[in-house]
Amino acid sequence: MEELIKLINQKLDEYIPINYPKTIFEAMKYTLSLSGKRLRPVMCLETVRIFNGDIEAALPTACAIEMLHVQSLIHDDLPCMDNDDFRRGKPSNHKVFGEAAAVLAGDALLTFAPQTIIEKSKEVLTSEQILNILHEYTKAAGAYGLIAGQIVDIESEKKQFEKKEEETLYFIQLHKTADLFRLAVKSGCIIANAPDERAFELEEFAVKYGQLFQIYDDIMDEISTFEEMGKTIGKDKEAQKLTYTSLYGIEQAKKTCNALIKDCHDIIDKYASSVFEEILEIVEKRLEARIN
Ligand code: GRG
Repeated sequence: MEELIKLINQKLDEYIPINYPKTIFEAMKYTLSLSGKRLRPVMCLETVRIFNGDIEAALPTACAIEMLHVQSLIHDDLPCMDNDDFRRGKPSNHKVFGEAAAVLAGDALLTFAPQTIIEKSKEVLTSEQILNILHEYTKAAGAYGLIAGQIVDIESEKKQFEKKEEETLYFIQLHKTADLFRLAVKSGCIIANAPDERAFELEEFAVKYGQLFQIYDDIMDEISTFEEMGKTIGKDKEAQKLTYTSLYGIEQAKKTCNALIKDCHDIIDKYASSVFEEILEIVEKRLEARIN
């Protein structure tokens, strides 16, 4: 996993040079270059490797997915959203560059990502592959994806529910969090021409992992520390957000996490991928250390 992360960091740096106007490129690169776990681009590259695809050809897409993820973090931290002064253990983008530049840096990453896929993949992927990846990208980012998850999450603070609470919670997990993991494996499958039944299976893994990841995040918001999570703790409770722990309590959250970890292993173990094992272990070990 470390090797893949190194490769991703190198390429992210290469794809986004500091150009004119400097402020926007500096703001884009600031949050991007802080030490994130790089789970989503790693998942994309590992999916490609599992199906004997070309890792080099997948790098623009993997990096674009990290750009989209970072865009969502920058916007999520804004005063009009979660209003968090810290991200990845450092001051949030708007704290360093101001709100206007942070909004624009997010917008710039959101658009730089597909631009990177198109410009950097045209020699190594077919037009059909690029079109399919862009289709998945727009679905995951847009009104059926991240944006949908985020607006329902925000409305949950005001107890505005169009659906039952359980359904609303699942919708938030699926779109705010799982959609990016799903984009990572789906685009990996497109690049490596994976068979459909394998692609469905890995997509199911990504959805389970996304659910697990969001419940883990909900638990950590209650019992973790700033040092561990790199952001302010206790904000969900303060904002009266609908989370797994607010609806079912910590004990049930632990049980559901264990069940989801098992479901993820059931799917992934047969691929004998040390990288996927590590991705799963990151959550498994942190949960074990805190709740057992
Ligand atoms: C796509 C236009 C557009 C808007 C985005 C702001 C927003 C709408 C969505 C928020 C999505 C969000 C921040 C979800 C939380 C998911 C989550 C638990 C992220 C933390 O992921 P880690 O732990 O972070 O992988 P690192 O820093 O390690 O990369």
